[in-house]
Amino acid sequence: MKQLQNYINGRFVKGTREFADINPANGSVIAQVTEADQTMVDEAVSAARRALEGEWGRLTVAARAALLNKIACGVEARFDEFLQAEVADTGKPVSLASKIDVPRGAANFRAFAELIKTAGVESFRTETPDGLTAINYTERKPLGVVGIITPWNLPLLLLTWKVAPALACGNCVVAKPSEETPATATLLAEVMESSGVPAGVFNIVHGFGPDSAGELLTTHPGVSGITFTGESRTGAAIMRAVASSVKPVSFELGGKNAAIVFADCDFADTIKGLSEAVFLNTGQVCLCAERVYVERSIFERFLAALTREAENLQLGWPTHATTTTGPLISSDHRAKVLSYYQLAGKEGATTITGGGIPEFGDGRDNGFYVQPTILTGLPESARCVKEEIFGPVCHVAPFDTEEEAIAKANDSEYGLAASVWTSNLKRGHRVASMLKVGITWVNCWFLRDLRTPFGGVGLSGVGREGGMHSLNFYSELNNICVKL
Ligand code: NAD
Ligand code: 6OD
Repeated sequence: MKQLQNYINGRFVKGTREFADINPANGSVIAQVTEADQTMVDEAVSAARRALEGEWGRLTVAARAALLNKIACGVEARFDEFLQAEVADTGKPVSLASKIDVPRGAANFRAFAELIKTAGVESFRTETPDGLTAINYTERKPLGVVGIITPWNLPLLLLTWKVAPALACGNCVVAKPSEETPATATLLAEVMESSGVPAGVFNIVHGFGPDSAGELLTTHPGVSGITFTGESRTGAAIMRAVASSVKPVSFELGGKNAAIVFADCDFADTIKGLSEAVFLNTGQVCLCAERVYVERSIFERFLAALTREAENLQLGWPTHATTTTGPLISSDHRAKVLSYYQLAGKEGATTITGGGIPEFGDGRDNGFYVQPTILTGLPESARCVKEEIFGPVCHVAPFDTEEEAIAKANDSEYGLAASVWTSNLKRGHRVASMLKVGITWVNCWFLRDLRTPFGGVGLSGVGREGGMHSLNFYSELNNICVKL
């Protein structure tokens, strides 16, 4: 049986407690994973602290950027291994992981290598009360040891999205990947080692959240700041855990994202775009649209066309090239999604398509597949319209006016992302600016430029990452005021 170990101070370390890494496509065990205990987390944080004081702390920005580019090349050189590991751990189709997850695993390092080389600092010429001047300028220093906690839906993408800017800014990191998807983080540790990243700069501790590596890391006094991606209520628990030590946090949390479709949209493009927005990664992207509001004059036509898209999705083995839709991540998560499928009926929904579990007649029946599902007819107050489901499902509702669509889209405790579909660009800008979210896409979805701010409002997060926002989170800025 394959073993996945912790990576601490430049060495792979096995412990006594283990847990199983499960393939969600058929329920089989992929590997046994070492769960980090208190001693291992302590060692990882101490190693990171020592590394900050050593050779790593003295590297020039140019040298750090060169190292990040080397790591990107290292990921690309082992593209197929990363691909296989990510597909096995998550059950996502190979067509998706090869297009998004693994390329972004390299692109994140390249993007922040570029950015750190050109990132300037602020400076101001200040007039002083005695008629002289002073210069204020800012110095960028590492935050210190950054604790990184990531989820299972885009494991390599989301881990590297945080590791790359943290290292670019000169920090050392201790990362805890999701217990559901430990494999690509372990491979990344191998790439760090072969790229010549000094021991202690990058550490991986495997395990769970509460009473395990996650909690041990977030509450560790040697950790300077926490960056977390995951569920909103986990974010709240972490916030409580770090409150007494006043650590900086960056939280990228859940969403209940709306899409607004106007009658003047490019119909074919919108159906294609929204089919992705609802069903990509089996609906397990924080940015997925779970609430779709459609102008009444095209409502029936839209519903029929989106239903055709849902029914044409190819639920299959993740490793098959033609598969568009894999399983959900776990048996527990499937139970949660199915509970919402059932709740929808009780809340008065009409299930247009899906609502259950597909049957394959082979090993996939032991996996965690669900049918892509489209609901309609729910009141806005329904739990299925309010709560994040995180599966291949959306509720589609008609609207009559722009104001009504905006009000419904904004009627959420979450505020991560939205999309607006219209040929009227003035309206696109206008509506986008009225939406209370961190990111709005107009006539597209999940189109990323890594320099842009990424994050959410309300229950969807705290702070922004991306571009300079990441560099600022992963740095301590020291303002120096010199009187001339
Ligand atoms: P989760 O919150 O259950 O787990 C995320 C990570 O936190 C895991 O590594 C887990 O072990 C750890 N964890 C759990 N409890 C913890 C605790 N008390 N202390 C420390 N660590 C703890 O989330 P998930 O189920 O893995 O991921 C799905 C969720 O993530 C969805 O809500 C989704 O919307 C959200 N998400 C958000 C973004 C974003 O950028 N906003 C991106 C991806 C996923
Ligand atoms: O693209 C990104 O940088 C990013 N953070 C995506 C998050 C997706 C959520 O599941």
